[in-house]
Amino acid sequence: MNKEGSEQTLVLIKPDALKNSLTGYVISQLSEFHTGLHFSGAKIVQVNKMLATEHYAEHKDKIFFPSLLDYIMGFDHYRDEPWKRRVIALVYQGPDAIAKIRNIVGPTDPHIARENKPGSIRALGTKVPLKDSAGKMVGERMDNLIHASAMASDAEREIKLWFKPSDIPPLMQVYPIKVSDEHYYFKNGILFLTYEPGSVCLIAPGDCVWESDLEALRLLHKGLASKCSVESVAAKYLINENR
Ligand code: FUP
Repeated sequence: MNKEGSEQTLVLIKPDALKNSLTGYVISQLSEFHTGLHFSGAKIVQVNKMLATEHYAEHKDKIFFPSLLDYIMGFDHYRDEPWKRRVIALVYQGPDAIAKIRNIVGPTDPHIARENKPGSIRALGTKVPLKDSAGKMVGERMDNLIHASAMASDAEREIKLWFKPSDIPPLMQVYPIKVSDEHYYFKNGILFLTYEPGSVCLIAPGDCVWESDLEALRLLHKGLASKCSVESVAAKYLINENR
């Protein structure tokens, strides 16, 4: 929550919404006129496996997890058109942003949404049965068009996963930032302070970064435990990077 008492939440317009040309509808449903909220960040993201895995980390042991990754990475809806595989990531901001948006989005399960909250966005979604090699149904994947943060701690984790501070205008930033005085390079899940052939420079001295990320990188580089994984920090720096 920021100084004016407003809060931020992450919205993802997922590949099924894009494929069904529902982007305009979703953005219209969430407009300032309806919600009193405004955008503070927006980007088009081709979701890679690291980002998908971090976003849905809490579900990593569930039967539907691999299918959920394929869905958010756009494999199922753009099987033969890889260049269209993307989601639209948005940060909405204003009083009670999380609850207001979850209310319009509706229940997680599209069938329950249709039953209990007709008119909500997820009421337009569908479910895909998941079967084992013998054809027995083992679960279901919910293609529910849109993601919205469920609570404040999720919103903070998710916004920091998808957005760098510089993706959000300074007067709209809510979470503390800090200027790095170190280089951080990343290769195969390992952090380096100096360039290693094949590594990617995540952060350079003078870059403004999320303070909590910098703290995590300092600990992780020393081999100490951190609240988050190196991938959860690195993922946003690798968004739309062609490597
Ligand atoms: P939500 O916060 O409403 O997105 O719900 P969850 O965190 O419980 O679920 C995350 C995603 O997993 C949802 F988009 C739906 C999906 N899911 C399935 O595909 N199958 C299930 O059995 C449960 C959830």
